[in-house]
Amino acid sequence: MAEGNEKVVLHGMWGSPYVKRVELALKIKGIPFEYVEEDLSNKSPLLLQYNPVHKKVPVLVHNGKPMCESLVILEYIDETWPNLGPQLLPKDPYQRAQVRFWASYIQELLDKLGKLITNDKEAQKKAIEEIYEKQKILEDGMKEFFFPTGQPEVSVEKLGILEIMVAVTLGAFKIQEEVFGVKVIDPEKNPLLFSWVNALIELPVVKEIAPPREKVIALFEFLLQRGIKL
Ligand SMILES: N[C@@H](CCC(=O)N[C@@H](CS)C(=O)NCC(=O)O)C(=O)O
Repeated sequence: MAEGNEKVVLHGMWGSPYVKRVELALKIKGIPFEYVEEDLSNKSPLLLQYNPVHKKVPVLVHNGKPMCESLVILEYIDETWPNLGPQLLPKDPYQRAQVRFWASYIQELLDKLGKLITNDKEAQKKAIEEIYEKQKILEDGMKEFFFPTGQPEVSVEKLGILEIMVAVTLGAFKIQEEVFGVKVIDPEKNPLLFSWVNALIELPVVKEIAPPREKVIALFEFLLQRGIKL
């Protein structure tokens, strides 16, 4: 249990999808934590001390012990507080393996989404085709392993690592569509994914961690102008 004498600190950056994964996991589990916003253009000595290898956020510090890499942190949270909130990974080893597999696949999708940040329309068209291809594979995988009825089941009690990954990776799709001028999730091509994401972003706990719309638009526009990929 996250007792009163436990100290959990998350070092993050407001717009980072990796940080949002951890923030969402902590909220789903109901673990109180302190949040430290890092300036990635001027990294704090503490961040460099905690993550000397990659020098990146998120870093979670539990009772003084730092750990890095969002997916590693999610598993740590689940293992450390197994009885708090929903289980983020299933108990069954085969199911766990499936979840880990698809979580890393969704990471690949996030990498592709980063390619939309370009003023090169041809490159953007290629990126969106690759994104649709990956989304289709994800949708088929979800049908086979998790939603055999073809309908996503979404409830706060059942949120796990896959829901966290999907909500954070695709949760800003409407803003991305607005800024990049492309359809990021096509309901005709991927109806299950479309309704899954829409149901997830309506959950209060997901809304709570979503950064303000205006700030996200400004960030995407800034990245677009500078040609910076996420
Ligand atoms: N694989 C890492 C990726 C984390 C990451 O890329 N964080 C970015 C923020 S979105 C960062 O800290 N960038 C700082 C830098 O690259 O110097 C994870 O899953 O935690």
